[in-house]
Amino acid sequence: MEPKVYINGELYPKEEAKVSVFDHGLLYGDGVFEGIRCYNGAVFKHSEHIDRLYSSAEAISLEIHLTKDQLKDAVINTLEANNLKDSYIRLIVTRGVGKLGLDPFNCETSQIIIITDTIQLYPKELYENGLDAIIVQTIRNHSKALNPTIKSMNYLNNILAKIECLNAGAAEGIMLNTDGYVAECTGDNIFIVKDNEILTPPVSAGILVGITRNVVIELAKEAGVTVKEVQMTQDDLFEADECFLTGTAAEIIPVANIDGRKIATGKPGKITLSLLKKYQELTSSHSSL
Ligand code: PXG
Repeated sequence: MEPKVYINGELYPKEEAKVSVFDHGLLYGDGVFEGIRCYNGAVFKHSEHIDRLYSSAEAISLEIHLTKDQLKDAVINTLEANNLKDSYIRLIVTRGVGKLGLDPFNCETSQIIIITDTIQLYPKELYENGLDAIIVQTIRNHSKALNPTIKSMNYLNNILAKIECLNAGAAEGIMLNTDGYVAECTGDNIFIVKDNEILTPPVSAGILVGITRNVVIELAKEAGVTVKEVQMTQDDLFEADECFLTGTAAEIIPVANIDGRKIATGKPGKITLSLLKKYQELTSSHSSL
């Protein structure tokens, strides 16, 4: 069956799913998006992703011409039309078609696009052995320039960081903020474990408030592990007992090395592995829409 893509209320075969070259999403990266997972036919943290999408849209004065419930139904209908039970959903709202020139208010109407596909996670081996990361030179956007809490279609900050890490042969790049503190990775949030406590940078460090990050914080607290949102330096990373990354695509992935320096023994830590197991239990038991 040919994949179908939702655009503004209609489903189009993949080959015919096209948007105008005058869409400000293309011209200026003017729009917002979400990356969502569906496990066993159920959309994981659907409301949380929809809420974040609307917050991102509001932050850039972008109106979404559907209610949250209508948009959730559109996501579910697109999954059903594609007969998908386990999938990656890319939900995009662009500014829409307008004239050349930045002015977003000359655009006709925002466009809603829903792509359902699969996503390539890191290879299984990296979940068992941990990945190599580097600290990149590209600084995470300052929250007064482009607030990282907004999941916008402007991902060049992250892409430049990703180019740096890929060129260095690393799987992920850790980005610092303008104050030199650890912020997050190009497409994942970062956590460390120190003396049996879990530490992660606070939202004020300039990060995307990851849905997976929030789930992991909850799972850790339920397991009785202390979680602290604290500013951390790169030395805190090197001195950590464990380090792991979280994201919709990656789920929870251990970090073995940073800048070629082993994190503790260089093997995935106990707390990381137990959280990964709990996360997998949560997603595999997840089956209500
Ligand atoms: N920080 C950044 C900068 C991200 O882009 C996360 C953290 C983790 O957030 P969630 O809500 O997913 O836990 C992200 C998410 C992709 C892709 O296509 C990227 C993300 C998620 C899914 C797919 O590369 N990034």
